[in-house]
Amino acid sequence: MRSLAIIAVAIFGCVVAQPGGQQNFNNLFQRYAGNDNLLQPNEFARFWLHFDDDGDGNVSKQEFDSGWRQEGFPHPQNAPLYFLELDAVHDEVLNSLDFPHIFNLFDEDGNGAINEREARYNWNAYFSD
Ligand SMILES: [Ca+2]
Ligand SMILES: [Ca+2]
Ligand SMILES: [Ca+2]
Repeated sequence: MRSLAIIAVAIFGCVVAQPGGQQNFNNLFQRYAGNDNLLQPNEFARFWLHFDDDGDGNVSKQEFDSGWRQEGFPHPQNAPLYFLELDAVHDEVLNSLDFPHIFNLFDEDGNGAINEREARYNWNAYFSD
């Protein structure tokens, strides 16, 4: 009986977490994309730089890990792995050298802006388990 209750709570928790995650993504996209619903390179960079707590223009691994956790982004236990993926110019910080590379990966049709579909598709692909 007791374990059933725990399972019920776990299932309920999953059901609630799913739309919440999507909600977060929508809010996030709109916050940075602005009225045109497209992420331009500068807006994309601004998103990554919001992890830069000390404002030195570099997102350190520690800033990234703690920021990822604080935002409630998916799979925080994988944040160190995501950092490695995003550090396109391997110097153990995320900065203006990396953002154009990450941008190009998200901007699949290469038109210079990331639309919501491209953002959602790649976000889910890169930041999954
Ligand atoms: Ca925009
Ligand atoms: Ca920093
Ligand atoms: Ca880098």
